[in-house]
Amino acid sequence: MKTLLIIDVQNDFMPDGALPVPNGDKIVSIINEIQHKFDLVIATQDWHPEDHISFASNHKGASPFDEIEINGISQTLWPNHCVQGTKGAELHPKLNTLQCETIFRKGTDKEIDSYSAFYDNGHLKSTGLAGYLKEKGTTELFICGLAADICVYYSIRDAVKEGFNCFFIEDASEALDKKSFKKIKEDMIDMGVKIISSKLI
Ligand code: VGL
Ligand code: ZN
Repeated sequence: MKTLLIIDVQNDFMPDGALPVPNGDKIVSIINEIQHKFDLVIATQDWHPEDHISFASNHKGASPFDEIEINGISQTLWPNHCVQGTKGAELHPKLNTLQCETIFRKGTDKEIDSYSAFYDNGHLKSTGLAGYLKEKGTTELFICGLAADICVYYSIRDAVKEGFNCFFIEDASEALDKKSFKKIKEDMIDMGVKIISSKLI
């Protein structure tokens, strides 16, 4: 049973958004074209309260993209993004969500960031997504979206740990940092993830 997991295709990750991913808007039509090939389609939304710990604006003297340590976990500080209820947190208006059965929201706890769709960054709390996908009968999990080197990557790592047969749809994803992405791709291959093109689904 084939499931498509669409990660964080939200306005704030588009080229004109608060935390822009280069070419982030280019993947929307590709994702729309492949959805009909899946038995189940799920999306995620980064969904932060305004006082979220990952925002540089909530740390005195800090700037976006600084690296700090919070409760023993390293944290990149970001510009304010995907604030609950704002336009920036909405899914891209052209993303077709008709087939999308449900949306999992993450990063809602102000005290901890959550890159993965499955767990927070401290791996303390589950979102329930793994159980949901298993109960629905998912055998093959196809993952795409934004950003390929952050939330997509962390989601894939947890999905592999949860035992899913994972496929990363490369042309339906874009990375924030293209240079570091080469190494991340090698890591995915080492984990047994299949890197594929949307044309091969
Ligand atoms: C993301 C940074 C901060 C993502 C979310 O969706 O990749 N990146 N929050
Ligand atoms: Zn975030």
